[in-house]
Amino acid sequence: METKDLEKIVSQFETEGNVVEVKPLGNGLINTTYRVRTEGAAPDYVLQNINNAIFPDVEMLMGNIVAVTNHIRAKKEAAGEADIDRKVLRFVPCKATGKYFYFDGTHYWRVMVFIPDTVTQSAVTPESSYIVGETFGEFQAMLADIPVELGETIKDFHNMEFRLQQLREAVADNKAGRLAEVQWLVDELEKRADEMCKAERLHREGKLPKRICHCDTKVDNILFDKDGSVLCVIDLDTVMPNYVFSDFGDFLRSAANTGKEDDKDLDNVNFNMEIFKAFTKGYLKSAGVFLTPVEVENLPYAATLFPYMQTVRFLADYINGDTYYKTAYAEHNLVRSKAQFKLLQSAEACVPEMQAFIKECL
Ligand code: GN1
Ligand code: MG
Repeated sequence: METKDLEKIVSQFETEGNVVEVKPLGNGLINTTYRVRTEGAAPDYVLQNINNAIFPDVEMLMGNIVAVTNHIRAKKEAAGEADIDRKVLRFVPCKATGKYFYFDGTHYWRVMVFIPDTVTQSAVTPESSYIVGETFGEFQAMLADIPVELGETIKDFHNMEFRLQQLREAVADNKAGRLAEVQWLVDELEKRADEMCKAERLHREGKLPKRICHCDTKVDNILFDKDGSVLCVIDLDTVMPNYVFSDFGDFLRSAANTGKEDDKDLDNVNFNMEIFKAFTKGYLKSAGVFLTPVEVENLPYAATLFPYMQTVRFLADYINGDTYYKTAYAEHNLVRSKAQFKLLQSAEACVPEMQAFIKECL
């Protein structure tokens, strides 16, 4: 989209200052994001085109996000914390409607205040993992008493039974004619299917609660201060009721991967137990107060569930002909699937060590 069109969209929101530049920002796979620079003392902004195909109910989505950020802001204010504007996102309402999004007839947009002087990391150290674990545990703890009921912004987002069903449909349809080359991987995933659907079973049996979780706990979704301390959790589109396994397992999926999510060299991809230990220690420190024994006992399962689920999702998208994730080249989703599967195998081998470590922590 042209800069002048983007500027027009920004002008629909209650922003301050004159816009001097709008430039792409970040590398999310779902929404398209821009940084909006303004003149003088006015804050800069982040403009996002919300992917409406993935988030069908934008009103619910923004309702969730504003409820969550307001709740966190109020808690931080009550605790007398400093620098709150850099520790929680602030969304800007639309002039005409007062809602936290603008619909231009085709696309949905939102604007938030840009937080200055932050650092994002795509690799983490054991030291920062400990802090991040503590941060996500706190995030869940802070939202435990949110007075409104949050909606499910993507229905069945981390429901393993549902993700397997999608893979099975993709396999049955074989729309892009890619099945034969990946049948071996489908077989590997099917072998593990029952075990990996354990969370859904425990929930049905009333043994596993849903809590408000972030559900996209990647290192990239955390803003750090220049000194390495955590400022805030961003990318709140998927904040919704879920099992705590989501935040625990999905963070480790990216952070404890010694390679890249889409590494072509599988030798680079291994599950990093140093990161697991540091993160788990931090997480248990802040979340230990509310976690049930069933939740704690299944954290190693969660560490394998997310590489598994992501393999299932990337592979289903590859078989479908790349309709969900943005791809940079034809085989991208296949490369991603293989890298996530390698991570899964490596994590599986670490499960006994994970269990022993958690015992030690308690
Ligand atoms: C997507 O857009 P991004 O990169 O934050 C996806 C996550 C996946 C992730 C894999 C709404 O997140 O669930 O784990 O890609 N988000 C959605 O990189 O599907
Ligand atoms: Mg993201």
